[in-house]
Amino acid sequence: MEELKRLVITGDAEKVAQRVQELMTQGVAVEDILKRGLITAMDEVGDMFQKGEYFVPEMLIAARAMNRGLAIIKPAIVEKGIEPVGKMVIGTVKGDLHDIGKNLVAMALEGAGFEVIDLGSDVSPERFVEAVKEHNAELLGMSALLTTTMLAMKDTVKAVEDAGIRDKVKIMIGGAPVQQEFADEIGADLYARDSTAARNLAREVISGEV
Ligand code: B1M
Repeated sequence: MEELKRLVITGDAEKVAQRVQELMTQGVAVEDILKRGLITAMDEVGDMFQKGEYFVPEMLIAARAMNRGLAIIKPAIVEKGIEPVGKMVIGTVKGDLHDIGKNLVAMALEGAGFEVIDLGSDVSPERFVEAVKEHNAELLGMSALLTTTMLAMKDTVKAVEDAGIRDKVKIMIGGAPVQQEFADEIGADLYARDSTAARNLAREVISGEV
């Protein structure tokens, strides 16, 4: 398992796939491969990113390696009916095409065992609302990189209220121009500075801490 973690952290996708296969052949439970191997490794990657030891490219490479491992165990996870930790609908807001940060947040949550419903970029408030209802998601995540498009976050919060589901979903926002004060101003529940903070806050929502 230590070797699997090391391979994810160093982003060696091929060897991650091989190691996961070996562990499965040895009879190691997929839950263990997921939680003690892949998720723990991505947690470490997230912490290294926050400490400034890893940058965006290393994060993306590690996430890709983790995804290779995840793809191998996914059929077994589905078959065993292992429930995701929680669900997040995520997207970049209407009018905004920047998706690198949003993708990192999605990967960090997937790496932590969440099911992530990624709506892509340029997502309208109505589409966010539909997806939250359809998937019964506990979390709605919005990303914006432009000072002009961050205003669409407010429209989405309003659309969620108008749809009568405001008490069923926690709204998290992030992106370079966004700050805690803005989250407070538009009535979002959570602001995350980076993907590691987003992962930690999402876990706190599921455990009822926030
Ligand atoms: Co654009 N762009 N861009 N751009 N772009 C910026 C954002 C800009 C700051 C550049 C500049 O002028 N210095 C500027 C915005 C100015 C402003 O509004 N204040 C800008 C502009 C003006 C534009 C256009 C308008 C340019 C034009 O056409 N005239 C245009 C707009 C298009 C549109 O969206 N409608 C445009 C286009 C583009 C490209 C398409 C070329 C490309 C995007 C490609 C893509 O994403 N697929 C692009 C890029 C790459 C950038 C920069 C260079 C990099 C953005 C990025 O990916 N950062 C950017 C300048 C810069 O930042 N140096 C710039 C890396 C990423 C990991 O960080 O997204 O902040 P970030 O995500 C972080 C955190 O913010 C947080 O976690 C992530 C990981 O730590 N986070 C969340 C993000 N979302 C979160 C959600 C959460 C929680 C945390 O909860 C759900």
